[in-house]
Amino acid sequence: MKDNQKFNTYQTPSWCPGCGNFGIWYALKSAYTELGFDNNDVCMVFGIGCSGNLSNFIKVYGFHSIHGRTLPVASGIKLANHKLNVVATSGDGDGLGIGLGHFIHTCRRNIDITYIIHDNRVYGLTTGQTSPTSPQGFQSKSTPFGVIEQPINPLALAIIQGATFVARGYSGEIDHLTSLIIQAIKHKGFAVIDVLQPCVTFNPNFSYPFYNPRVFKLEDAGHNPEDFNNALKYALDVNNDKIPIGIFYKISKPTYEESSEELRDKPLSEYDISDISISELIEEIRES
Ligand SMILES: Cc1ncc(C[n+]2csc(CCOP(=O)(O)OP(=O)(O)O)c2C)c(N)n1
Repeated sequence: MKDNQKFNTYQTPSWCPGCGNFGIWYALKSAYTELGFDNNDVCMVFGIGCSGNLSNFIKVYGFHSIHGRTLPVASGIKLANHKLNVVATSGDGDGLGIGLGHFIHTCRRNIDITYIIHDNRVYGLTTGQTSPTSPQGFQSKSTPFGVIEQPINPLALAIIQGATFVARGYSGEIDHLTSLIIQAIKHKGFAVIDVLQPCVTFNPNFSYPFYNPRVFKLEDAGHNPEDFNNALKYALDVNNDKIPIGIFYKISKPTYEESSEELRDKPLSEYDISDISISELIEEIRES
């Protein structure tokens, strides 16, 4: 057990006993502790869902945003203050349903943000509807006859759309997940970790007895994360009984902040805007 007390709040998590969010919560606090962070070194952005409730249980700067909008908020924070470590989290419904457009565009931009998807393959907070990562045939309140559509593949999407660090974690492998979060935060650029997160209440078929015998670590399989083709091959291999976790893809590329002349030397918050009259601007827009 690590001494993560500094990142606890006075509230006790309200997740169901056995929820995978506990593992992610612990791994995040451990990562911040191992990185030597103070509470004000990191800003987290949360979406709406059981995963979003994490905002109450972790003592760092935080912004509990609206459904699907964690990444635009996180992007704004990073561009305003380059010194903050920005970590955004979403459920699979939040980030890959209503928020999917933002996900793809943030991959393209390569802003220096860490993004954690709590992927339980179901809508948890709203008590068990189908999500974009629910498998075909999945029966739920919203798809009583089974899902027809092909599920979203967040890792393959991230790899082809320009994310520079793409990984899969498992909330039942907390030390491994902690190490992934540390590497993602240290990475300069958009780092995505899709975390397999059991929802023991509304998706019991994808719980610990399913994942434990199937997961294996890519680093043990000798995978080179700079190998684009092999990374994509692993990401697309969804029908195999074995499930890889670890870093699929990692390359070095200039970040959005470094590539923009306006942002390279100083963040938005350091620009002097005292001589800008907002009312004049509004008037100008009204007239145009
Ligand atoms: C604009 C909007 N649409 C719908 C909802 C209702 N809603 C709240 S959480 C949620 C989905 C939660 O699922 P997921 O993102 O997978 O998170 P989980 O609860 O499983 O962690 C939905 C549809 C909402 N709050 N706002």
